[in-house]
Amino acid sequence: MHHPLFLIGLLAALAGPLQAADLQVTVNTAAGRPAADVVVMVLPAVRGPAPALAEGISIVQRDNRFEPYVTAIPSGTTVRFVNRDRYDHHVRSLGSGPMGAVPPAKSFELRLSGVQAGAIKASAEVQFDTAGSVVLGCHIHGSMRGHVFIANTPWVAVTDEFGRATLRGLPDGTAELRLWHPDQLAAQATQTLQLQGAVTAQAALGFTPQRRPAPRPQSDYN
Ligand SMILES: [Cu+2]
Repeated sequence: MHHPLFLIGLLAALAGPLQAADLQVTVNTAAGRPAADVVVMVLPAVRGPAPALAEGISIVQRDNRFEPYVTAIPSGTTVRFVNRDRYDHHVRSLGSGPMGAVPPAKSFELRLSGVQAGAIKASAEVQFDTAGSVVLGCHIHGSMRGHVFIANTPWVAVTDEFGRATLRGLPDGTAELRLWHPDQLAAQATQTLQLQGAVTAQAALGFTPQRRPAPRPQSDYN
């Protein structure tokens, strides 16, 4: 009689090679240019064991910006908000859509002291349990904006400046590819993929987002 852990290990070893699909997605705008800040999600038709939630994810406040501008996480993930400016930020969740009428997937307010102002509380954690999106703002600096997208799949990533995102360790087989962008006014078209081994896919937004405004210099006192 083998120990149960041995059997689990054996099954994992047998299942391992079948679950090796890596997907690189390139997303363009409707105008055919690389689309940055796009959330790319993959929902396999057959859900295998989910990969462990990532730890150590943080959203930094620096020079009156949220870095990264878009953060995409599976639901259940904890994110640390870290103020790297010398002055305070008062990070809060905001509604989205017209007039901010769509409530955020998670409501919170975080008073984060400047790092040289006594540093009573320069970082704080928030756990995002509900799928959806959250607009990030700041009570003190009205122009600060960021976005958190909480996915109902473990396979989620954000495109870089070249419109590329990579998702690793997907189960082989049929899967649905979904896109989300903070500026979208309607759900984006989905597509069906066949995953096995290393796969690439092309996708396009149904619109062309405006370029994000360049950061403007800030003093310590605004
Ligand atoms: Cu602020």
